[in-house]
Amino acid sequence: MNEVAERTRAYLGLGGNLGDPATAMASALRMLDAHEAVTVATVSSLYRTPPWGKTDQPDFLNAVAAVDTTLPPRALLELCLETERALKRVRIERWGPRVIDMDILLFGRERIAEEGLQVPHPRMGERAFVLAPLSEIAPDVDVDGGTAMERLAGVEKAGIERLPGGGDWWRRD
Ligand code: A4P
Ligand code: MG
Repeated sequence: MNEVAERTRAYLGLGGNLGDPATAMASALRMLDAHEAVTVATVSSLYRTPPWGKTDQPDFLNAVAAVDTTLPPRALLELCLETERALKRVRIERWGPRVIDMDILLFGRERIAEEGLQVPHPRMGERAFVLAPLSEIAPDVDVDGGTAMERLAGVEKAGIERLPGGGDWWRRD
């Protein structure tokens, strides 16, 4: 008997501020979409965002992608980390400059607190660079007991700029 694996809607945060982050993020999304167990459903516009945490570094580009997957959360994380490695992300310091960073923001309504995997992403509700693109594609999704849009209204948004071109930037070559 064949079991049909359940599909879960997950949200991924993408960001980078070294080299050509838009190209790296686009490659990452195309690599994920090429995986048999992952479909990239909706992608936000690109946002130019001031660095959060460690502020003496270049601006970031950020985006959020909705993906549908039959993978369990741990396997989706492994795939994201593998994709980052394939794109030769250089990780020098925490919160420091990077070619690409992919975080699992939400995985359905699951709450996961394991070694190396925390979902919802612990700091997402404080970060406009996550909440602005998330609110664009999923304004009503739950973040810490409120909607993404409500959370966005409560955080500092100075310097966050939505770039023109919409959500198809990652499909272009
Ligand atoms: N990990 C645990 N939970 C997760 C999850 N939900 N998704 C573990 C992804 N990874 C998760 O992450 C280290 C480990 O976290 C992973 O190996 C995984 O097992 P990392 O991405 O290598 O470390 P990091 O990114 O340097 O640290 P951290 O705390 O994850 O930083 P963040 O939160 O990713 O923040 N400013 C702007 N404007 N835009 C940005 O994108 N990004 C950061 C990094 C700082 N400032 C920024 C931005
Ligand atoms: Mg990270």
